[in-house]
Amino acid sequence: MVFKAVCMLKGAGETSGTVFFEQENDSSPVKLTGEIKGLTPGEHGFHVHSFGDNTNGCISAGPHFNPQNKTHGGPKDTERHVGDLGNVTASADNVAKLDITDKVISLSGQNSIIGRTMVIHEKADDLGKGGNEESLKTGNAGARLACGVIGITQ
Ligand SMILES: [Cu+2]
Ligand SMILES: [Zn+2]
Repeated sequence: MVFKAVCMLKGAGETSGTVFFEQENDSSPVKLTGEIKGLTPGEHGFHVHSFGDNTNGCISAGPHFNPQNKTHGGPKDTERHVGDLGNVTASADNVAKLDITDKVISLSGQNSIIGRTMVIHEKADDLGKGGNEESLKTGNAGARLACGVIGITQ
């Protein structure tokens, strides 16, 4: 069974985007495609946060999705939050095209991101290597520019 999900990113400023998720079966990697516009050129932290709650803006989404109680890291690290997808890179046209494959997030089961929130940040994620306490929680990625709840699609 193929699982598919979608997420519309919106925020208080001009950043917005659409993310598509696809997973061949419940144990295969999840492929993310789509694009985010209205970003300054360069890297921006990109994570799944715990709650599908945007009632007070992106801050209501809470911390990084972390069901195994690990510290923050990069997508290729074994010590990472489930929600740690690293960075996306915007080009000079202020658009980041997404092409991510991740083996830890899932669209079903314990690591399911359905009903949680995707967040794009102001700054680059230091992937837990920033040498301070905040680096091991958030990667020092700064403000939440835009976010949206991840929902099932056909
Ligand atoms: Cu985040
Ligand atoms: Zn994290």
